[in-house]
Amino acid sequence: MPSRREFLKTSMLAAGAFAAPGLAFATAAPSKGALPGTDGARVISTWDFGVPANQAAWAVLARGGKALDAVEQGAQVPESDLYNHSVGKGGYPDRDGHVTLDASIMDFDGRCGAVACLEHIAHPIRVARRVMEATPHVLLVGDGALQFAREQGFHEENLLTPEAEKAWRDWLKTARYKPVVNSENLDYHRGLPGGRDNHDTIGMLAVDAHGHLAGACTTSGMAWKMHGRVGDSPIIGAGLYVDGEVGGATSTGVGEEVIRHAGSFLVVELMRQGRSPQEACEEAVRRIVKKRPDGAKEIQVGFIALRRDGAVGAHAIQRGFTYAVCDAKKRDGLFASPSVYTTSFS
Ligand code: SD4
Repeated sequence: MPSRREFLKTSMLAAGAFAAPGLAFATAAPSKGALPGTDGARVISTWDFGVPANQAAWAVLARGGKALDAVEQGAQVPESDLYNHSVGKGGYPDRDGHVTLDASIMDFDGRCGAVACLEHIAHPIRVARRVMEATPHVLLVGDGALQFAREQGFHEENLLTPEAEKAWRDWLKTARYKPVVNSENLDYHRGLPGGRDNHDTIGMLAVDAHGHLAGACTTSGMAWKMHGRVGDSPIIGAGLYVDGEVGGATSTGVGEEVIRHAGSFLVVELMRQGRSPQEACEEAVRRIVKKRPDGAKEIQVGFIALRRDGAVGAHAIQRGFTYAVCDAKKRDGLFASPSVYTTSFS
């Protein structure tokens, strides 16, 4: 069994191929044994836990399903994991002890839906899709989002587990708000502070065999945030953006920095202007660093992008950001993103 480091090293070589400008995945020959209906389909998502999430999305793509259904399925994998402390049930609460969830979903044709600061519902991505399909609105927040979820028949539950509550009470002793760089993978691998699968934001982008794109993003946001704080994940154009004519982008990390730059929209617009997915992610990260060079040294922001033809890119401020890619050739691709700084936090 290769170590994680060896695995990432090998994978990085392959990542270069994925990121090569002009590489058109859609024209690549299907691999031997590829399932019918999967040609050209691909899914990419943030962090190591994107691997199992991608596989759930792939189950939809492999039967010729829609990218929109695929990302909704995939995003529910980390949302469903009761051992994690950062997404859905079991997520770390805000500084007042409330678990508040943010999510967004967007289809190739510009339709989108989102919820922010939603409490008591374990699958915010499903509520986001209902906002898209059953309301004239794009974003519902707080009590209004909960009221809508109730009307739609979603089950209400207490999302604050005893472990998360204990961690919150421990945090209250210092009550210092300082986001931890790459905590998503630290927690995932080290099993800290309470479970083997401690996850954070998942951003996922997919292209289906019909050539349609869709994206989803879901999180409990930054642990110990102020009550009412909304990050980038449910903001269309910040944490997620998809344009079926061009491609899609999604982000992870300190959401305030992504919102300031309309990050995911920026990545997609740069691709529209001819930059490769890799170049577009690099430019978006560069702008964040340029505006606040000192502040950026201490935080993590990462983008992933998927072009309409299946080419992908990723870039981050700090080393340690990883992303998962799944297609007919390889279902469990995991790659180390290039970064501005080479400091390792993991
Ligand atoms: C937020 N961007 O709420 C999210 C947090 C995150 O991985 O991505 N964590 O700001």
